[in-house]
Amino acid sequence: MTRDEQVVAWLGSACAGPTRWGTFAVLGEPGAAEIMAEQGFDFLLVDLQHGLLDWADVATFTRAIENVGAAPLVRVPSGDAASVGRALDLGAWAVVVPMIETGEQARQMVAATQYPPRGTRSFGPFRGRAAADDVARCLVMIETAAGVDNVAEIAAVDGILGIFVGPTDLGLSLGLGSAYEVGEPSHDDAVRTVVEACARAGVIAAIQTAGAAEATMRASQGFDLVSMRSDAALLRGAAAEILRAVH
Ligand code: 3PY
Ligand code: MG
Repeated sequence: MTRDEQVVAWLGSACAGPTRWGTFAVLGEPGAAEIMAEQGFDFLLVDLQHGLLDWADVATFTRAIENVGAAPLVRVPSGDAASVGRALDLGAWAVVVPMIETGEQARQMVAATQYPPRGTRSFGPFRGRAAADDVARCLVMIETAAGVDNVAEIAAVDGILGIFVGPTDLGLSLGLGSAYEVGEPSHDDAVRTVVEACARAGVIAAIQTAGAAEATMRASQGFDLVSMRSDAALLRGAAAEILRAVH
């Protein structure tokens, strides 16, 4: 299988198959992302929005992750077309665009992943050419109350891969703070509204979680891509645990 065929197969079947498990790469260290991917995560989300990495690192991350059999997704810093095209040029199998609130914003981000005449992407001859228009490659994040209100319109955008819920920003937007309780009714309603809209539209539903129990619960709600913590959080947890054990 060529790399492009691999990308098309992975993204094309992500809605139908079993839950795919991932984690965030925020440490800015490709070796850490590679170790995570080697443990059997299906995808790693390379985080340019909040992680300790920069554009110059992205091609190294995507290579390190795909070389050990996982899918590299890249979260861009903001919803602009140039960032979306650049992430794909640097080897992202799909892009994740934060803070999308309207169908029109989602349409523009999807168009940024597609070459004309379908979209607006400028030709980047470096990596991942053929896959460009054969498969949807844009996940938009819903992480505000306004985004939840417009979820049906966002999920119905032609060519969208799916919706990624950002539960912490959603908690902030709902006035619950960043330390919201999982299952808090208004938060839970919003998350369910998104996963149900994704199912109706036949697009991927994805979400970030704080650990295995929450992740399993999200999978049972119908989420297709479920991310658990991050390289930084997992390292912090393992370091704290070994010290607790000897003290
Ligand atoms: C959020 O929860 O707001 C995210 O962006 C993903 O953790
Ligand atoms: Mg967020």
